[in-house]
Amino acid sequence: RRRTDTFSSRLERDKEVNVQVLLRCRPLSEEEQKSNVPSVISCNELRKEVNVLHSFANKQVDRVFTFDKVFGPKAQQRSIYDQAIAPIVREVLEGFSCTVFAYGQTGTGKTYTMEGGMRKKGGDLPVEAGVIPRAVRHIFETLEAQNADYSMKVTFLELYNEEVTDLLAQDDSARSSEDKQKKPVSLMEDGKGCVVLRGLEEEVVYSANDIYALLERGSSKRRTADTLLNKRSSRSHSVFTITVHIKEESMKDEELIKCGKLNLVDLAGSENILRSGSRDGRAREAGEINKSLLTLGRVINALVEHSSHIPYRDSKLTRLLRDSLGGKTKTCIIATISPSAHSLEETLSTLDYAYRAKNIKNKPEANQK
Ligand code: ADP
Ligand code: ZZD
Repeated sequence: RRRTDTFSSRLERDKEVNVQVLLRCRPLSEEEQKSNVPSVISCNELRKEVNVLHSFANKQVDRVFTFDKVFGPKAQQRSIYDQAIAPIVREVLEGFSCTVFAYGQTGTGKTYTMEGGMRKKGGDLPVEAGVIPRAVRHIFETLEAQNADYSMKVTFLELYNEEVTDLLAQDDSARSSEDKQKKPVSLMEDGKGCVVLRGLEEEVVYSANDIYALLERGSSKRRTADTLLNKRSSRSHSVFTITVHIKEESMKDEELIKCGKLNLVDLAGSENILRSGSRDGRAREAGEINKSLLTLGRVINALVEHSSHIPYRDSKLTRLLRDSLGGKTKTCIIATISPSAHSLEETLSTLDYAYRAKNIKNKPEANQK
């Protein structure tokens, strides 16, 4: 049941907000430093600008891009979370749906940003913990501190070659090891035009530790799939979703349930788009593999150009995350880049892509029943 259509709530609902785009540049790796690879990026966090500067042969590149936030090579996982993600999680706890995408070339820090590294058993999160474990901790700490009446569930999936793998599905030892990877999950449409994932396990969780155990299960399952197929991880998208229902006692003892949702998406490496545009014999295969990434780019273009047709239906990723692109979900894109001169072309492509995505407008609406 929707609340009464008062003038103010209608205004509230029609408010358009732009997709937030932030930029993170990783530091030069030890090897890059040892071999004196030049850095071509400088970040001005205060001015929210990133400057690409490089001269070679007879060409010179000198471009400046402005984003909603810019994080330079020294930025810690904690400050990314506190400055950029914590406000989004607060919206989730108010009943909004929110999505965070990580976009960039392979090796620029998408997984480092979204997941982070090193999980030590017990104790607090490591300093390298990324967005996912920090969001999990933040959500539980907030709800516990409010003594809220809530329930929570999570899903964790991987999309590879237009096929969805459930990273939380329990291994069924009765089946062969090949079968284990393949518990089919299908995208279906419900009566209201929403996409539902049939066959995907939704795990109910009661504590942050419950979720960490699931992340462990998910990442070990992903590693198995990874060794079976080289480079899979750079070509696959992973989507971790937390859904929380929070019971609210409103003033006139009618019950209100806020339903918040947070999608955390680690996209396939963006270099795959450039490559799949090539005409050689393997292009078709590459095109298949990256259909979702290609379609994401086309959807963004169509939205920015206000086209009459937005090709959401052309890939699984865009069907799944349709509401995050021009819909009622609040969306943030974290574009990741490398400072190395060797990545110049890819970096410019990422910056152009991310800059364009700033023009997408969504109409966030809280979900209350
Ligand atoms: P991607 O997911 O984009 O392919 P990764 O997250 O795997 O990239 O990062 C590539 C390597 O760079 C990893 O070894 C990771 O630990 C390191 N790295 C990435 N970003 C940072 C950062 N901001 N600070 C320190 N190390 C980083
Ligand atoms: N990035 C690591 C996982 C990897 O690629 O394997 S780090 C965080 C979010 C989603 C999945 C895993 C994790 C990760 C982790 C590591 C090892 C075992 C379980 C989970 C993690 C890192 C820091 C804090 C909590 C979880």
